[in-house]
Amino acid sequence: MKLYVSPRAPNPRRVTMFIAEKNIRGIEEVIVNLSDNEHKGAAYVAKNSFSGVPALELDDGRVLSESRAICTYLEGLHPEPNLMGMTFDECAFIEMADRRMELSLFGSIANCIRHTHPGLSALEQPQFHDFGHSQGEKMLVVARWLDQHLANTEYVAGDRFTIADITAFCALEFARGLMKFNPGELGLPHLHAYRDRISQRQGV
Ligand SMILES: N[C@@H](CCC(=O)N[C@@H](CS)C(=O)NCC(=O)O)C(=O)O
Repeated sequence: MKLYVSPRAPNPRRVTMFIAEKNIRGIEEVIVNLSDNEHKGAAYVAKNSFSGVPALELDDGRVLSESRAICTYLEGLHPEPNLMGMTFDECAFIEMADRRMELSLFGSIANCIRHTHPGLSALEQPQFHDFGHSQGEKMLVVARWLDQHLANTEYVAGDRFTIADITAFCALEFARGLMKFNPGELGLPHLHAYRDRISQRQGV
């Protein structure tokens, strides 16, 4: 299998972190250069018509994109350690936590960065700066919620590490780099400690 990734891009990082947590070997990583718009070129679009990264090319030639879908596939192939739930009940609660992280935390961070950062102007045209800044405010609302949530639980979905922590951590790392987001300085100690804790994991 081949995994199409781009260095520093947060969505491919979700999948590479998932792979590292499971200690999966043998998936070849292929770099796609987003700055050169390689993902919009004919060769890549022929593989992934939706054009983004990550994408996983299976040995039978089919190509799977969407980070969570790729993780679902890999979880099926490599069930241990379980990161997405063992029972339908647990799967549903982990999915709830993961979608909250993806749609609210990751989404507002991505929108803020894509619409305000000059480095992202090649990918996001037009950039709406007011919208970007308002998404930065929305992200803080979620971050405050998450800080309170983590005051009572070690991980986003409860008492064990799951895909929801990967999504949250990759979002927080993206914000750390390009929004200079520092939870401790904003009075969010539980979120700060959480980010530090997850950063100690192998393969991060
Ligand atoms: N929903 C997709 C999002 C993929 C995505 O937006 N990837 C970014 C890199 S982090 C990308 O390919 N951007 C290219 C562009 O915006 O043109 C997923 O979950 O994987």
